[in-house]
Amino acid sequence: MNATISSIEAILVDLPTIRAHQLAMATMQQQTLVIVRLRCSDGVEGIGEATTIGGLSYGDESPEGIKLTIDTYLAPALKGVDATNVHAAMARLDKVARGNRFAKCALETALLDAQGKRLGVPVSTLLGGAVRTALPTLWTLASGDTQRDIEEAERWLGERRHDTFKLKIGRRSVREDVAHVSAIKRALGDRARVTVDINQAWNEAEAATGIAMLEAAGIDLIEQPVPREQRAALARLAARFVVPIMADETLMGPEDALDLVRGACADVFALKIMKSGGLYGTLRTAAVGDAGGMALYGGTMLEGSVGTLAAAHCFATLPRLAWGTELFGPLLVKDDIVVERPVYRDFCLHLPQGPGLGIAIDEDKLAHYRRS
Ligand code: MUC
Ligand code: MG
Repeated sequence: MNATISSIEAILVDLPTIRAHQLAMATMQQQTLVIVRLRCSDGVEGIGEATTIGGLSYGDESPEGIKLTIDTYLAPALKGVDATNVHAAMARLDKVARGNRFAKCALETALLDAQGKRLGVPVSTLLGGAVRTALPTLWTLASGDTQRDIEEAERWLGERRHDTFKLKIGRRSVREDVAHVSAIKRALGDRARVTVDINQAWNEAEAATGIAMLEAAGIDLIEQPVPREQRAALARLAARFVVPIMADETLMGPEDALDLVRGACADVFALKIMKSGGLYGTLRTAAVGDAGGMALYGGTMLEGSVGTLAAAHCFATLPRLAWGTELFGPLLVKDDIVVERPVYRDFCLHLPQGPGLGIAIDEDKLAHYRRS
């Protein structure tokens, strides 16, 4: 097989959200995607995406920085390189640039999409094969209003779109947050699983108080209660409470996974293809967690359809995925830049069966939403 990389384009795309999405560190009114188009000498084009949350408020790569890194450093390093050898291309990028995991994830995704199209197989097949084609997917209630969140949950339960809800807390006092969460859990009862994500907003004492109350209210999972650097505090909380504690911001790649396993810092790992610098990195992170007895969860950076389906192909290959996924990003935006939007039904995201990622760019929509 003979195909080299001819050109790489990184495009900033701004999509409005269906409502304000309130997290501890940012309120989102739109989501910015960095869409990568990787063109090869055999005429095949691969698509990738790098996405973060709230500019620089979540991670240390911003959409604008990711585009600059790709345009200035990563794309030139890949020009003329064998497009069919994903590992060799990524090793070259690791020599040119340290870190920059989100940018690398977009390029690895585009290489895998191109190779899948070239061979006529889905990305999950390139990764060894999907063990599931339907991924349980939760919805995040983050309107900032308790009654509106309950109505939203009732609607998605009724339509069989989601039966697990994650609440973003940490903006208000611990007592106010617990009252908000408890009211939603009381309204939904045993019909839905309710989890919370504090996004690092509590100190250890606040976390001890808050988690005790959330546990009593019947909450199923507590995500990243304390700052990512405070792994010893996370370990003490994981040892103290029965309700499982999930590591998110403190877990990037396999090296973090090893440290968190050694320190018994959590019960569950939130995997994200952005944090692990790509799909293969995510599989390595998952393998370390799995070997260390961590339950696995398919996380999101609220990617659009391209990034979400890349993650879906990856998570579909994991033998164990006890906590399902939160791959609902495409449902949070009003419009999309792909021809066919991902399919959500019966509480699951359904994996496309076509070659590569199984999606095509809608050129008119891309032209409309791209930042010029
Ligand atoms: C996070 O921290 O997990 C996931 C769902 C959501 O609403 O925000 C993300 C980020
Ligand atoms: Mg999180």
